[in-house]
Amino acid sequence: MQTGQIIRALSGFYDVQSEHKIYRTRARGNFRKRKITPLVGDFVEFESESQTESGYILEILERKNEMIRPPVANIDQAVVIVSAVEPDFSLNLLDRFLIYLESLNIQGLVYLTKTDMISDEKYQAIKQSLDYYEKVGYPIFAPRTAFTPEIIQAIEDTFPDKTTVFTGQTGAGKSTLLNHIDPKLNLATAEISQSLNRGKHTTRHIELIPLNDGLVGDTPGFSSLGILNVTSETLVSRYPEFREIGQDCKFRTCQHVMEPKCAVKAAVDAGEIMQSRYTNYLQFRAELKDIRPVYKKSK
Ligand SMILES: Nc1nc2c(ncn2[C@@H]2O[C@H](COP(=O)(O)OP(=O)(O)O)[C@@H](O)[C@H]2O)c(=O)[nH]1
Ligand SMILES: [Mg+2]
Ligand SMILES: [Zn+2]
Repeated sequence: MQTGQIIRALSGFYDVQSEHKIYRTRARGNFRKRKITPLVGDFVEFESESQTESGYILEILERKNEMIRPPVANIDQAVVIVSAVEPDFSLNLLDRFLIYLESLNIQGLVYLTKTDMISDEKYQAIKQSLDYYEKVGYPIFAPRTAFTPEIIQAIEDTFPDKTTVFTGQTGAGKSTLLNHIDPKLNLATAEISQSLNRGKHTTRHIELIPLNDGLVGDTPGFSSLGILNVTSETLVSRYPEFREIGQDCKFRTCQHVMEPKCAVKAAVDAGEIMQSRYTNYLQFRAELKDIRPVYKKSK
């Protein structure tokens, strides 16, 4: 018996990486009866005689977390790709991504693309916003010049011993950046996939690629993002700076809205908490009060 991690799923087969080798496996028949579907990212116990014949997955180890779109398990970190333009830079969308990652206990990193298409002035404004995110715990990669060897190295340096996904809006530049990290990947970028998508349903499955002693997955991305995995009550806990500063609120259960002696509101007024973080929080809260929260399907 060996242990490994599923890096690819295709028509009933699962490719499992174990000690830098890849084994093709199938799920044992009783998984279906137990209503268990192996996911890319799953750590598994498997047996395989050789790399050329297919082996069997015997057991799926407990998942640390599970992303829904795309379906992938055990993610340690997500690089949120945000573009300066096309699509327009949006702190509202960035906050949506980050609160989703917080709910899954995934470390968020933020990577700014398309800086070659903006003025110095615009760049400075975006950079200043992103510096705030760095301060509250999200490492920022915002190169003034795109794809320098230094920035590629810096992002690759975060990969070892981790499962990383690239996420973000469609067209932000996820696949382009991954192609710069490893040109052999040759991932399809916008122009090509746009023409493929026209009138045709493309089923995109995720695959984890071994890169710099870690596993990295490209994802199709989103055109828009609701607020997943959270209720109007738990939203407040998805903000690292609210968690910290909120300890000084008069009420332990303070939601930082109407309550007296709220340290978070005071910090917003004092400019210590970024205004847009708080405004977006209030907006998401209102959205969540209107819609039914999305719960994960029970397994
Ligand atoms: N000018 C410029 N274009 C970029 C940059 N990154 C990506 N693009 C372009 O943006 C489009 C979408 O990129 P793609 O990687 O397919 O985005 P994805 O949907 O996030 O994977 C493509 O035409 C890329 O060539 C960048 O840093 N600068
Ligand atoms: Mg892409
Ligand atoms: Zn408060």
